[in-house]
Amino acid sequence: MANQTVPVPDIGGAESVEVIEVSVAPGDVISEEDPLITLESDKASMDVPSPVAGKVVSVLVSVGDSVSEGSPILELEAVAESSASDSSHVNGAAAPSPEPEPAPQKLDNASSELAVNVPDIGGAEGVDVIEICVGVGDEVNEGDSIIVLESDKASMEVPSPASGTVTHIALAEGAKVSEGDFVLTLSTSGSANVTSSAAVAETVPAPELTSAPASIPTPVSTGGGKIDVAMPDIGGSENVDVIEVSVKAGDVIDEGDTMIVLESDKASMEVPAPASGKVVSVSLKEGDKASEGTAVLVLETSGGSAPAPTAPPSEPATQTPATQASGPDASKPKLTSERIPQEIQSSGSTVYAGPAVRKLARQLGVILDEVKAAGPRGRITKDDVKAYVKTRLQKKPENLGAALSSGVGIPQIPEVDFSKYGEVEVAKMSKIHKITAANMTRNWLNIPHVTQFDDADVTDLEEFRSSMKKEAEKAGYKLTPLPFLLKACAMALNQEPSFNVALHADGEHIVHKKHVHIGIAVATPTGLVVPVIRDVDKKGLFQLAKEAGECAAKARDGKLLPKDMQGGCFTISSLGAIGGTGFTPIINAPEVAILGVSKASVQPVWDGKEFMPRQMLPLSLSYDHRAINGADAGRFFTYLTTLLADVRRLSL
Ligand code: CAO
Repeated sequence: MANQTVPVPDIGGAESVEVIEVSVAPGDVISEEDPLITLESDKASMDVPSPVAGKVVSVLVSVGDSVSEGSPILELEAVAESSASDSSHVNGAAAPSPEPEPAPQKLDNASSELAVNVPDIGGAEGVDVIEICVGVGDEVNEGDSIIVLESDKASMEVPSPASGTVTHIALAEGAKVSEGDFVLTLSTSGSANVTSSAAVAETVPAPELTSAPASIPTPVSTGGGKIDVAMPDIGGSENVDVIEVSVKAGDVIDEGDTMIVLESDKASMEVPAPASGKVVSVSLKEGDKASEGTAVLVLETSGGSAPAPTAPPSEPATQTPATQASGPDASKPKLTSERIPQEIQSSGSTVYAGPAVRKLARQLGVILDEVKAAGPRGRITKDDVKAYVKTRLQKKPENLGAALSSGVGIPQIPEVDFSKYGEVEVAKMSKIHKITAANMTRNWLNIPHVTQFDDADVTDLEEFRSSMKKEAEKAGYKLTPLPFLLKACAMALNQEPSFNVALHADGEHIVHKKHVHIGIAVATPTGLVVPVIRDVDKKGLFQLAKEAGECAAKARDGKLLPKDMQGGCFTISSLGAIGGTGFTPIINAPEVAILGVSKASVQPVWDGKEFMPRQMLPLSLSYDHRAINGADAGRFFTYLTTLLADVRRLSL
């Protein structure tokens, strides 16, 4: 077969659109409709599907290139069965369009072919197809999701109206659709017959929540004051799960900011604030169920704009997202893409994923915070979830030493009904608590911990600290033992660089860090967080005291940003103010060591002639034995206690 050049199809007149993904490589054998490249403009992203089946001879674009209609994508050796009409799609003759194909005019009753069209989606027009959930040849059941749509208000799954085998898919990801557009053809077994798009729309319930944004309470002038904000019309859905509460009392929010995120089994959406102001109180929490009229929060508005409380929806079924789009921007729900995934230590961790992806993750037991998003604008796709699971399952036992085992296969602790034995109260864990628990399990199962113990003689340090406390207080901060420990650990990390490393994820390399950032574990009412102090080795004791105090205060006030908790090389966990003579701290991966600090006390210490009363500080050092050997740890620890015993050395 002769080679054919596949060009960029009509992309709605857009020019110089960036290639953000190249999905094929020379030698790949591809089917018609397989994605070749993904394009992203500032308005949309779309996959460009192959117009024919064939073998890729050469790829003519790279990630980062800019392309327009007609730009060559690749050379393809088409397979023999490519039909004449297929081949007419190449070389620019009739390039494939990301727009949906027209629905077939007539369908063959005898073959039980069923044309499935986009059902009533609340009147929305030109809605993005963000996911095609099925492939040609797939068996689907009635109700299975076939595509996922996303407008700037909501994302929704379109269910299959019948069971059958997918014989043709008319859309590609990135297409824009409206009610009645042709989606796919199903070969139904048994008595299923040709169904018109109207009939499909009747048999398939319209995805929920699509009309919710229509009933955002309309701001009315009240001259400011407190207003009760209630749930708007959410398309008649009842008892929808609140999966995220995005604001808290005291937050100052703008009109249009997301207050809560809802998720039904069909769709997820953000509910925007109807006015700007300060949140006085929030009535909902994660896990609650909400319906139209449910109280969300009380808002203290500063200016003259406030919504009519629980204003009844004017025309819930007829007002559409498209209609909203012409309204004021601030009243629109925020694009979910603006919700940026954060590292799992973040106190406000969110992920950007559609309901189908969330459902798949739930089914597979995948924590979405841990999945790397490869979709447009940081969206997690089903493929990302599958890739995550595949990677986890593919970790071979021989890699366990250096890389990361999952702990899969460990017997579960049996569930116990504690109420059988007496009164109990079951309280929901905070998000931070859940994340910390997951991290602790991961770190404990993955890292071969060794913990060493020693006592540092801090008699002189304490004397010096007492003498400097007043001076520090005058400057506005508290001189506790913590800054001394920070400084001593930083010096020990520089002295013993085997502690300032991370194991590379490939299991083949060690990352040597040339900076010294140290985290401090801070207990807060909502859980344990670890803010990181940067460049500790370059700072003095007073500066460290100031920063440690600020970090602890920010942590307790819930004001830490994800970046404040990232990039640590080592952690100090101090229970010194609380008590205890020793504990085995769990390493905060990807760091390889952590210092546990217990309560200092006066102990009799033999000086060679007699017992002397000395202030002794019990320390425990846990380290990852894959990265650090015992001799290195012994040297690190001895150096650390020497520094703490002779405070003058901290200034060297
Ligand atoms: N031995 C004896 N006294 C100690 C001490 C120690 N090791 N460490 C601190 N103290 C004293 C301080 O000097 C201070 O007393 P004075 O006011 O008389 O000087 C008092 O205890 C209170 O200290 P602090 O807690 O305010 O300050 P800190 O710098 O020692 O600790 C921080 C800061 C953020 C670590 C702490 O506030 C905190 O959150 N601790 C809990 C840590 C935690 O939960 N760790 C979890 C371990 S892993 O599960």
